[in-house]
Amino acid sequence: MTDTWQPTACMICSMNCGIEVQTEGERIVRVRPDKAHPVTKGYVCEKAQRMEAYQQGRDRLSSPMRRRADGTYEAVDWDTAISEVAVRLAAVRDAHGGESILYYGGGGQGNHLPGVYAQATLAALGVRYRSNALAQEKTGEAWVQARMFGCGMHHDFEHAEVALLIGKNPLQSNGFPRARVVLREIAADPARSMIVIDPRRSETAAMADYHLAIRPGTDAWCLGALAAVLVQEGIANTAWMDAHVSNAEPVLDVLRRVPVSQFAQVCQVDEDLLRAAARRMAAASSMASMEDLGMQMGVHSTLGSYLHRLIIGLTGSFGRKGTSYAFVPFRPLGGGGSASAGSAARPSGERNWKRSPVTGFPVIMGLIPCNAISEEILTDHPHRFRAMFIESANPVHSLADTARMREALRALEFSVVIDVAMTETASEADYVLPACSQFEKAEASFFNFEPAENAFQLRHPLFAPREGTLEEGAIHTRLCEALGVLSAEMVEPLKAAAGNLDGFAMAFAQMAAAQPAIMAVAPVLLYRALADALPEGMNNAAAVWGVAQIFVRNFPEQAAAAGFAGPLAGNRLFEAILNSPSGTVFSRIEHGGWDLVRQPGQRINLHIPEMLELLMALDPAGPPVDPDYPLILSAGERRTETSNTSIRDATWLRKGALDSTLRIHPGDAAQFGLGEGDAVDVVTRRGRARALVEVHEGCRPGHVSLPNGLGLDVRQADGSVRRQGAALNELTDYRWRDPVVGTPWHKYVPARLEKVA
Ligand SMILES: Nc1nc2c(c(=O)[nH]1)N[C@H]1C(S)=C(S)[C@@H](COP(=O)(O)OP(=O)(O)OC[C@H]3O[C@@H](n4cnc5c(=O)[nH]c(N)nc54)[C@H](O)[C@@H]3O)O[C@H]1N2
Ligand SMILES: Nc1nc2c(c(=O)[nH]1)N[C@H]1C(S)=C(S)[C@@H](COP(=O)(O)OP(=O)(O)OC[C@H]3O[C@@H](n4cnc5c(=O)[nH]c(N)nc54)[C@H](O)[C@@H]3O)O[C@H]1N2
Ligand code: SF4
Ligand SMILES: [Mo]
Repeated sequence: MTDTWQPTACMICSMNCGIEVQTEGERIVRVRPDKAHPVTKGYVCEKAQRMEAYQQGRDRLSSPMRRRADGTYEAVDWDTAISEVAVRLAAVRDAHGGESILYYGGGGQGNHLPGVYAQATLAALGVRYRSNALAQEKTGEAWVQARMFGCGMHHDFEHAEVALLIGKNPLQSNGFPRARVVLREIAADPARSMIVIDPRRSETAAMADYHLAIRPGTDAWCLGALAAVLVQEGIANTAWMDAHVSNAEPVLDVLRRVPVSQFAQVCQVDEDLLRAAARRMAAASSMASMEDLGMQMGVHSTLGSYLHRLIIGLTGSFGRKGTSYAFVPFRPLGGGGSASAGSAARPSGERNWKRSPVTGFPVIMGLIPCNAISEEILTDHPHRFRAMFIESANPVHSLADTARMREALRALEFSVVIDVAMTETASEADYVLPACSQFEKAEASFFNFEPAENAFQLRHPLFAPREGTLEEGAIHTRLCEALGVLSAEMVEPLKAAAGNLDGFAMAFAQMAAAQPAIMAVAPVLLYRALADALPEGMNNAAAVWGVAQIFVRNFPEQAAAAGFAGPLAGNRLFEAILNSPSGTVFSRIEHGGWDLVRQPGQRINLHIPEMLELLMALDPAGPPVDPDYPLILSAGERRTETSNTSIRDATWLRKGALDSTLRIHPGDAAQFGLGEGDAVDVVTRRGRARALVEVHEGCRPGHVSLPNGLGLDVRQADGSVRRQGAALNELTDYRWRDPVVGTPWHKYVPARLEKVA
């Protein structure tokens, strides 16, 4: 065993809390919080203890796999796999154009470097369309955020007098730094308040001063009523609005007419409680607020994101301590456009690249909606997708309508998956390329959205890559070489200059000036060129050099405020990142980030006409109901023992527990004759899944929930495959989605129960 504590991070959720570990052979044997992490500062939740469940995870791959005609797989060597994958992808590109290849994924909760290297492969293939999990939760929020603020936004709960949480349960799901500590501080302080909008008495709602236990799917009515109370009772922060918002009048005009009592009735919350919550917001010196899946995966989610931002505007809750803040990301998430390496076949005729090719949904954050993917494939439309490149994601399991996603993958001319494990998605692909784990390479996530001071952690490997696996930098580099867009002539001069980073920066700049086309393949070029210059085992960090250069160029003031200034600031930042394994502060934001607001006059635009139309058209009867499926299922609750599918073992935190539990109100359980632990089939119009009953006082009558992340088909020691828990997306339908941006209604799935004898 090594006595040294090595800094790394937990890869279960987007907080990526800093941890330190001790290792023994190939195992992580001890874990403790890393106090030196600049953001999480020694905070972790219970899940950080179980990194072994990932590192020694089930179904890990040790060789590239090729699908046979009968659907089974054979192991092939890397050279064969790379050359065959390159030939097959190039064939699709040459026949139908790079725009017929869809890229899905790019990074999960703890690894975003795959998406950086993929930029080069996508450029080589002329790929135009992408999607990933953000396009089933955050694109509605991004759509309104762009129209109102023009910059990203995060929330300073630590200093807020009032915390507003909309369909968000940070006690279990985290979502901002040190969530449990911060919320407990707010709850313990009589001068501060917590307002929670959640049908269920979640762990967070149980701590709230104001819990608006709305009927599921009625967030838009609830937020509309809260905004209307602020206006109708004359308690909006008009002095602040005069200074900081634009186009308020048409919005105020609509809000004056919102029938608050009727909306409260639709939500089935007490009107007095709703008004009291609005008054508390108005009285606060500062409010931080956050929305998440409870609303974003529900009915009228884009409208909800808009109304949430109206409340921010009406209460003046932006750009001050304890409110929402603009931030500068180290690298934007989503799908920053990929430059073409020039070899891609171009389509004939005019195409609207801002819309998905078949369904015409808007491309947001560079992504097409997840829920549209199967329709973009299963059609004879000439612009349909013919191939998919999937990396670090499990869409067959995680996207709505698993049966339909399987059918779509099988209908493609070609598919390839890069993953550490033989997942539900890999099991449908033509080729599977095995990546080494996040603890076997330099890795990082770009989930850095903190207010004021923002940090990035480049994790060092704890182990050598497992036999037969490669890091994504190597996989994409080899693919680009096989595709003929990366050659020794490009690499050698840069490699020769790499002994000195400042000299290297000059050489790179000169080469880019002389041959602008190299920028399209920059990540893989760096992977080869910096190979000898980086510390042992850190080669996957090469592309971070490029990210650092781009960051200081795009955000010079914020980088300078963090100490990275001057002509070679990018190099200084990269060195700091390499030499600070617990994390580096890369940006400081001053003046509340107002200079980042990209709207005329740096004022928040309140007016989105189509959203006001939706508000006025809200059905007085509430969200749609289905008499044959009278319950509303929340398909994907975050619980203490759940994670996304990087953990492929349902028992990782609950010994022996191989089933999902269905949470149900005691009254409903009695009505259906169900007792604790009874087996029950949850049935929807789309499918069925089995679970065990968990009678739960916090549930709202008529509302049931199943946990996220379970229902994986896990290979057992004897080679058989066993499903562990309920696979949620066997129950969901791709057509249940937001009409504006296509995000799914996973929190609003009409269902009924069948007791299993
Ligand atoms: N333990 C654990 N933590 C995680 C994850 C995990 O798998 N496990 N996943 C991570 C990921 S990828 C994400 S995106 C986040 C998600 O984090 P959250 O969004 O906080 O998680 P959820 O439990 O899906 O939903 C939050 C709440 O929405 C409520 N809800 C259900 N229906 C409605 C509704 O109609 N309206 C409102 N207002 N609320 C409703 C639920 O009761 C629940 O308490 O969690 C992250 N953290
Ligand atoms: N019904 C329903 N569906 C949902 C949700 C819900 O609440 N309800 N939640 C949704 C949400 S919010 C999210 S974020 C998505 C998440 O779903 P996905 O985006 O599909 O991501 P993960 O489940 O995190 O899977 C990550 C994949 O990356 C692989 N992996 C891990 N480490 C590495 C690595 O180093 N390299 C490579 N190449 N691969 C690696 C893992 O094996 C796994 O297959 O699920 C969504 N699906
Ligand atoms: S699961 Fe999330 S909050 Fe918990 S330790 Fe891991 S990264 Fe931190
Ligand atoms: Mo997510």
